[in-house]
Amino acid sequence: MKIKFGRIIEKGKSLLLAYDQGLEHGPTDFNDKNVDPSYILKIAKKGKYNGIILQKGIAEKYYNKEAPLILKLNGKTNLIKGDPVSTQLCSVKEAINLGAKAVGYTLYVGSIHEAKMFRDFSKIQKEAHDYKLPVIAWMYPRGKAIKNENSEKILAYAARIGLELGADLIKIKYSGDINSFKWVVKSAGKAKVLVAGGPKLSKRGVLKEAHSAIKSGAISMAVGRNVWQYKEPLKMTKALKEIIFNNKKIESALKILK
Ligand code: FBP
Repeated sequence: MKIKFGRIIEKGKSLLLAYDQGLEHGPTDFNDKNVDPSYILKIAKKGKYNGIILQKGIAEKYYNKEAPLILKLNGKTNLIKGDPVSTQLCSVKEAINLGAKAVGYTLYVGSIHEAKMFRDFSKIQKEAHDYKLPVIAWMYPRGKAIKNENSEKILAYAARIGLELGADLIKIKYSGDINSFKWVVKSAGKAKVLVAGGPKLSKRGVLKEAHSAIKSGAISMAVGRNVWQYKEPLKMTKALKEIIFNNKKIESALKILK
C-alpha cells in the first residue's frame, strides 16, 4: 500500500510541532503568549514545520494551512489517576474534512485499558490507510504494570507494538542514551521513529536530544514545549533543523541560540 507522506517527511526526516498539551496537561503549560493557538500556528508556518499536531477544536477555529495538519484523534486529561485510557474524539473523516494530512493516536501500552485502545486504533488505522493517510502512534508505556516507562526494554516493546499494529510513524519518549535507543528504533522496523520532546530542558539538553535521536536512527522529533516555551521559538526551530536536516554538531547549533 502506498501511503502519501507528502511534506510530512522531507529528505527522510521530519520535524513536527505538537500543540495538544491544552487537553493533555491544561493551561499550566502555557503563558500569556503561547496560550493563544494563533501564536503557535505562526511558529509552525514561519518555522516551516513538517506538521502541526492539533486536536479538532483548535483545528476548526484556528487552522489555516500554516503547515501540514496532523489531527490527534484521541486524548485525555491528566486529572484522572490510575491506569490511563485515551478514547477516540474525532473520526478519520472529520480529520480529512479539516484538511489533515496524517492522523495521530495515543496508545498507553501496559495499561489495563490497552485492549480498548488497540481495538480503536486498529479501526482508525484501516480507515486512514483506505485514504492513504499516514498514521502516527504515540506509543507510551503507562500504568501500574510499568515499573520504568523509559527503560530500553519497555520502550523497544512499545515501538514494536506500533509496528505490529500498523503505525507508519511512532512517537516515543527517548530512553536516555544512543545505544539503547538504537534498539528501540530497530524494534520499530519499517515504522519511522520520532522522539517526543517532553518537559522543558536546557538549550543544550534539547539539542542533545535531537542529536541523539538522529544518531540512533530516528527521523527526528515531535516537539512542543521545548519550542513554544522557549523565548525565541524560531531560533530554537532553526537550531533543531541544523542538527536534524544538516547533520550539524550540537556546539554549532548552539551558536544560533546565543
Ligand atoms: P511535548 O514536546 O511538549 O512533550 O509534547 C509531546 C507530547 O507527546 C504531546 O503531544 C502530548 O500532549 C504530551 O507530550 C503528552 O505528554 P505526557 O503524556 O508525557 O504528559
